Amino acid sequence: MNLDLFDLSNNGESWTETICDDAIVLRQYLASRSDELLATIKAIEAKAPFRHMKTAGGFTMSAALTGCGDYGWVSDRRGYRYSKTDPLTEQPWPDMPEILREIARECALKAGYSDYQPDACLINRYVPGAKMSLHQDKDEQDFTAPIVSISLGVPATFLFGGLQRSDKTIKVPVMHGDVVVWGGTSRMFFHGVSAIKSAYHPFWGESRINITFRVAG
Ligand code: MD6
Ligand code: FE
Repeated sequence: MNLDLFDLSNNGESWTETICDDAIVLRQYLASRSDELLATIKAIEAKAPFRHMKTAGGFTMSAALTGCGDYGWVSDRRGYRYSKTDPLTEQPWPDMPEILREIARECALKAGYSDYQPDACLINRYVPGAKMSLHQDKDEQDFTAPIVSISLGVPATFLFGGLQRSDKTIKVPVMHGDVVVWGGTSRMFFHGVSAIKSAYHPFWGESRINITFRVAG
């Protein structure tokens, strides 16, 4: 058995894994595009900084959030919703860069969804210990469109369950460059991210970056 951590036997290519009906992982799909993705996220961050939003219950979310596109996801004491303006800057969210539109479209197509045109792109930054509790993405207007979720930086465990919070969850390890796409019968499945373990990755140091696309408006 070859236990070399730097085994390149996949020739730097991508492969697809199935999580359940209508949910897949495009493994290593974006691993070779780190530099352009990093520059893209830094440019968005310069206009709309990462911030920790408050929940309706008064808690502060452990993942820091920014976004781009026509709609951004916001949370405050009034609850969750999509907003055309960034509450921090009181400006519209930065435009969704063409590279992100293209990537989202390509990944959705790989999963069998043609003509994916997301209008919201959320970017989350997780430091060690940060997590996202099980939830459904249900604030969007269009549930026929899939969610495309890109993992960058340090590894994480993505939890994918069912339609009930109490359903058993599958643990999906997600690494730098992996893309999860879920839609169809799995679109409303509960999902979350386990607390990030301490690690280092050249992409963003100790942090994990997650980019998710939706059709929100
Ligand atoms: C992830 N993120 O970080 C999964 N959902 O791998 C999400 O499920 C998510 O990052 C709603 C809003 C932001 C998110
Ligand atoms: Fe989510």
